[in-house]
Amino acid sequence: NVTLTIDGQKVTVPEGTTILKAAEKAGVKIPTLCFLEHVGLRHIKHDVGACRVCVVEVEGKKDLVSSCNTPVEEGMVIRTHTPKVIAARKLNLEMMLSDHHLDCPTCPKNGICELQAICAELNVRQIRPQGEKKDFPIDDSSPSIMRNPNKCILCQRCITACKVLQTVDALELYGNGFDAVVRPKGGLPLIETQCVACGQCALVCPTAAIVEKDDTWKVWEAIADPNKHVVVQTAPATHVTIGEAFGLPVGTDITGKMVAALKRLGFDAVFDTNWSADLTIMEEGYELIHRIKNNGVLPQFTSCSPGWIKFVEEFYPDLIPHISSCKSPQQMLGPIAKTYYAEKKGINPENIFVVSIMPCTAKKYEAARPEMNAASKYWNNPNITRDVDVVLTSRELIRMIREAGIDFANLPDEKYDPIMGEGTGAAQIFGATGGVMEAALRTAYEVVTGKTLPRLDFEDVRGMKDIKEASVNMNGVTVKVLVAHSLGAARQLMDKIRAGELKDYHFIEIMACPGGCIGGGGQPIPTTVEERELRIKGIYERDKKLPIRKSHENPEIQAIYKEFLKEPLGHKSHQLLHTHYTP
Ligand code: HC0
Repeated sequence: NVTLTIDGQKVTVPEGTTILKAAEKAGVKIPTLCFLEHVGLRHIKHDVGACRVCVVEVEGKKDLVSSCNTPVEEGMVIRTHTPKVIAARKLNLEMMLSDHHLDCPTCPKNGICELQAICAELNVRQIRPQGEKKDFPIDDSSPSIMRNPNKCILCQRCITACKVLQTVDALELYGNGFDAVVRPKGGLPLIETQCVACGQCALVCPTAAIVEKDDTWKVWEAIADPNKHVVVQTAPATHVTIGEAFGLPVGTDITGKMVAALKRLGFDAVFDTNWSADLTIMEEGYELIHRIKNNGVLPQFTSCSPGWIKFVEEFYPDLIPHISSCKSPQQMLGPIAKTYYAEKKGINPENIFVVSIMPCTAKKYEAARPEMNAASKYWNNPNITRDVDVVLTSRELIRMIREAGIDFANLPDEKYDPIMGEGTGAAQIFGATGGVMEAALRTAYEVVTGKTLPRLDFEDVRGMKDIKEASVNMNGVTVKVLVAHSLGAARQLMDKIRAGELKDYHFIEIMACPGGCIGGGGQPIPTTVEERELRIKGIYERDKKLPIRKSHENPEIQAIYKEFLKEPLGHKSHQLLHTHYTP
C-alpha cells in the first residue's frame, strides 16, 4: 500500500493506483474530460492524458501532472485546486475552444456535450488564445454515422472504442499541432474503411465529432403525407431505455408510454420488433435443428446484430457459412408489413412506409443493404420501397418526442396494434447479451423434446462476462452454446473457430455491442457500464412479468404460420425472412 496526502487529507491506496482514483477515495473530485474509466466493458480503460483537464500539483515537482494516468508514490503531497492548477485547466480548455466551431445552439450534442459541461463546471469565461478555426470536411459517407472533425478535441476515446473494445481499428490520430485530427484510417471516407457502423465511437465521443445520422425529418414528412400508411416498430432494448432521457430511472420499463408517444407522433400503426424477434426464434431454432440433423455447418452463428454481420464479412469471410440465414427481427417485420399485414388490412403495399426505432446505428446500414427489399421482389413491383424505409436510433426518437412537446413521463400506458404487436418475454430478452440464446433454448428444448421446460431462466448465458457458455440436454443430445458481446470478445471466438477449435459447439450468439443492444451505439448518452447493467436488469424484470415467455406460444406468431407462412423454413419464409451473405 501507498500513503499520500491529497488536499491535506491522508489516504492509503494499493500500489499502482492513479492519483485520480486515490483522490476519489479521499472524497476529492478532480475534473476529467478525455478520461474514461471503462469503455464498454469493465476491463477497458481510456487514460491517454490528452486533455490535461485533470492536472494537479505534486509537491517538489515543477510541472503539473495529469492525475488520470500518474500512479501514486509514497509520501506524495498533492494539491488539486491551487491557482496554478485552476489557471492551467482553464487555459487547456480555452486552447481547445480556440479552434473549435462554437455553434453550440445548433450542434447535435447541444445539452449533452461534455466539453460544454466541463467549461460550465470550471467557470471558463473567456477564450484568450484566438486561433484559426478548423476547416475539415464533414464526412457523411456512412448511412449510420456522421463525422465532423471540426468538433474533435483529440481525446481519442473513439480510437479506444474502435481498436481495443471492438478490434475493428478503423480510426487513427493523424498529423500534429493545429492540423492534428482523428480520422478514418488512411484518410478515407468512413464508408470505405472496415467500420462496422456499431456506433460505440459515438457513445464515447464527448462532443459532436461523431454522432448518429439524423433521419428524423424523413419521418416527419412521411407522417404528414396523407397517402402513406406509416407503421413503426420498436426494438426490444428500447423498451427499457427511452425513459432515461425524460428523467425516469435507468432501466424503467416504458413500453406503454413509448407506444402512447408513437401514437401521439402520428404513426398509423405501432408494432413491436419483439413480435418479429419471436418469429426469428421460430425460424432460427428450426434452422439450428435442421443443421444438427443434417450435418450442416456448425456452430451456427446468430445473425441479428448488423455490426456483427459486417464484422464477419470484413474480417472472417471464410466463416460466413456459419451465419444463420435468418434476417434480423427488424428486417423480418419490414417485408411482413408490406405483404401479410398489407393483405390483411387491404392496404396497397406501395403506400406502406416502415420506420424502426432501434438502439443501434448499424441498423440504418442494415436497412440500406441492397438485398433488403424482399417485399418489392415478392410482389414483383418496383414501386414498393425498401423493406424498412427509415431507421431512427433511440436518441432520434427522444428528440422527436421533445420536438412534439410530449410529456413522456406522464403519458398513460397504451397497447401495441394487433397483427404484429404481441411479444413474449423470450423476445424481450433479445435486448440483453445472452437473450437471443436463452430465447432460442426455451423454444428449441420444447420443440425437440416435446416436454415443458421445468425452468425458463438460463442463468449461465446472462450477465456482463465477455464470453459465456451453457449446455442443455435435448433428447440425449447435449447442445452446447456460447455467447459473446463486443466484437473484441467475438474475435477471440472467431480465431478459435478458424483454428479448428470449438467444433463441438452448436450455436453461438454474438452481439456487437457491450451488454447487447441495451448498450447499442444509438442509445441515450451516457451509456456506461452502470447504465448497461441497470438496463439489463430492467429487461429481465420485464421478461418475468410478461404472461407469455416462450416465442412458440405467441398467438400472433401462431396466427401468421397458420394464415400465411404455413411452416418455419417454408417457401414464403425463404422469400421474405431469410437471406445469404457472399464472401
Ligand atoms: Fe437488437 Fe434485435 S435484439 S439486434 O440487440 O435479433 O438493435 O433491441 O432490435 O433486429 O429483436 C438491436 C435490440 C433489435 C433485431 C431484435 C435482434
